[in-house]
Amino acid sequence: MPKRAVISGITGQDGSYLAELLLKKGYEVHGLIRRASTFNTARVDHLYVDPHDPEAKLFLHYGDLSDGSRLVTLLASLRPDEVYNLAAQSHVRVSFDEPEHTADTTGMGTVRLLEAVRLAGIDTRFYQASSSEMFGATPPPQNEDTPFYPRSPYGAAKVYSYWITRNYREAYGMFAVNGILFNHESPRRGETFVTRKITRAVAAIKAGQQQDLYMGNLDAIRDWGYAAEYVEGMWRMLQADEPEDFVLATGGNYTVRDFLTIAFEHAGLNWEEHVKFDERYLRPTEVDALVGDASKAQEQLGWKATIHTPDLARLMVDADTEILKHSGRSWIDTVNLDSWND
Ligand code: NDP
Ligand code: GDR
Repeated sequence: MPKRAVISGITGQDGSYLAELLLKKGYEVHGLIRRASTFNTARVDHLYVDPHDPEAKLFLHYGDLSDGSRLVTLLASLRPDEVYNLAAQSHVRVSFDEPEHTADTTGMGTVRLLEAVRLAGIDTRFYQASSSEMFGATPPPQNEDTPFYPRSPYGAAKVYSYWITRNYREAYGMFAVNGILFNHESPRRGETFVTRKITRAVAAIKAGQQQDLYMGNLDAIRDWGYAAEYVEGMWRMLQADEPEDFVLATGGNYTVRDFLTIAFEHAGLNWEEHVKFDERYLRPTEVDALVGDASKAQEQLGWKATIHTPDLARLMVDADTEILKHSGRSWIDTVNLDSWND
């Protein structure tokens, strides 16, 4: 029998890479998708096979993290070996505009899914997508022992999810773990996160379709890694002998300004001629610096990031340049992932 996994957030950046990885490993993958008036499965369309086909291994089910009873009925019928909770309102700036919705999805959604595992009475390993945003104002380097000091409604909701996941592990003996992931990006990154916003703009400026790029705080320091590598780390956490929490990061230390410089230079452009300030991209409270120490994951899981921020910025510029050239063509990857998928 193939192993069976459920992924919430399968239509997002990480969900799509994780689905690819698990299918390559021979899993049967079930994704939770939200009912919307238009279909938004573009990131997983290339993986989809008609469910009537006996070869089909990917199945999508309607559900929402705000609907606890649906989560129970779904998990009780699927009885998965592994559940990956990647669904969230994941945009930090937006969480200041929609704090209550963010708490409901990014915070309460986790306890609804954990309760669904418990009420369905299934023996399931549970992964929670925790975030470096939980460290917030605590200075780097940050690791599994660093105190949390969230600086946004999003960060606060993720701290709740972190602790409720630990509580279910301790209270019910559940194999439930937190992956505390630092920023990870890719050509599939949502267009309003800073890296993708920059690389899309570089491609458009180079093509003569755009002149200016409006940005907020350029001094923020982040540790940007490559999403396709990070989903391998998630999977490894659920294969460990004991349930433990792990940081995944590259250890890199780059400002938004550094990312701009690398991305624009890669296209032969000077960012200072194009970037303008707009205060609406500032946050009421900012996270100044996140730089991760992933030595525990390296020692215990054998996981290490191989793609660092400068290469990531260049591969994203290349991908966005291609996407613009062949508009209509779907998601493009420029990196060979075989070493991570075996
Ligand atoms: P995305 O924003 O790309 O994807 C979020 C996913 O959650 C989408 O599939 C979205 O569905 C789904 N979703 C949102 N609200 C609900 C809901 N109420 N019910 C069901 N599904 C919902 O995020 P990423 O892929 O970048 O991140 C994955 C997870 O990891 C998130 O929890 C994020 O907070 C966390 N994280 C991300 C990091 C990063 O750098 N990328 C770092 C650390 C943590 P739809 O497509 O319908 O909107
Ligand atoms: P972040 O990612 O808040 O770290 O959360 P984002 O890319 O949105 O911001 C990174 C930094 O860039 C600064 N910035 C801007 N950000 C955006 N989006 N747009 C701008 O124009 C802009 N100008 C400057 C921000 O102020 C910030 O300092 C991401 C999300 O994926 C979370 O879900 C995840 O948990 C964390 O990473 C780790």
